[in-house]
Amino acid sequence: MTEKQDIGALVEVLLQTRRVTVSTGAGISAESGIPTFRGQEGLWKQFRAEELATPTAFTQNPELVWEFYDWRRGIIAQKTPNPGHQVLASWENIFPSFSLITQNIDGFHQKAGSKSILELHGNIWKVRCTEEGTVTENHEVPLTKIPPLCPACGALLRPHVVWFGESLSPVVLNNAFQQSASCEVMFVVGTSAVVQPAASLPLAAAERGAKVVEVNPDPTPLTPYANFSFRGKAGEILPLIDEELKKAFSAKKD
Ligand code: BV8
Repeated sequence: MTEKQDIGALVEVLLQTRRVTVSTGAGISAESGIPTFRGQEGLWKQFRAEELATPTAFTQNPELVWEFYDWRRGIIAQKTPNPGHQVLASWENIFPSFSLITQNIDGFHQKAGSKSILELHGNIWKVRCTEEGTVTENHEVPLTKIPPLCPACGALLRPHVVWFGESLSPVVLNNAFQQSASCEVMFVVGTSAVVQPAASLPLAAAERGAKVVEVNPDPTPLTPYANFSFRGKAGEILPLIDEELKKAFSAKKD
């Protein structure tokens, strides 16, 4: 075991830590059975992102784009959060300051019990009116009408997600940068760390002196900057860290 994979050493750091930020990507939901984007079986290996996850694609073919999202909603609706999501939900009650940032749109962090989540790329269970901009929840699976129309004005609804080439919500993004730049430890879990601006968040943390902890079976462009790098599945590594952390907390109290 190298020092970068030493859970004991990480727990020593966490015992002295008040402010923790976690940033998650598709990998944390992989063990729940949700396909990732860039792995061997990733969605972007089977489908072209340009044809399904851009504003141009939606303008040209809203039916096709909605069929893609309806299919993904069907998969997500049948699955549940895993121990990785659950550990992160419990950490809200452990660290005096804890924030959770996710690129995922599946809503699994909420389902696992996390209360405060910065969803960088939106949420697949929300729809937005293309005319009025109104955002509403929609949990219909499968959708009865594709593409769905706004019940108030009849205009086209779109998924309330951020597509490639679209800006993220400035409020959410500023908050995410603030939480990253002000934490003492930043966990980065299950992301290939290539999509911007999400990939810059841990770098902002590192620049301000935070320790960066990566959890991912494979190396990423972030790996050279990580103080700790656990090569494994989030649903296995996070519970291991959690177990050691809780043991150390109770030993400290005795
Ligand atoms: C923006 C929501 C300003 C929808 C997604 C050229 C032209 C145009 C744009 C660009 C360009 N060059 C750069 C850009 C900017 C672009 C970008 O970064 N592109 C990259 C690909 C080069 N970014 C944007 O466009 C962003 N907006 O910049 O605005 C702007 C405006 C105009 C023009 C330019 C810029 C908006 C990006 C948001 C895109 N929307 N999702 C939907 O989901 O349908 S992004 C897409 O990737 C996914 O949806 C996901 O949200 C995101 C991140 O992916 P990851 O979560 O990291 O998943 P991935 O599959 O890649 O990796 C999984 C990882 O998990 C792997 O490392 C694997 O090893 C690991 N893993 C596997 N199993 C496990 C595990 N880890 C732990 N445990 C396991 N069990």
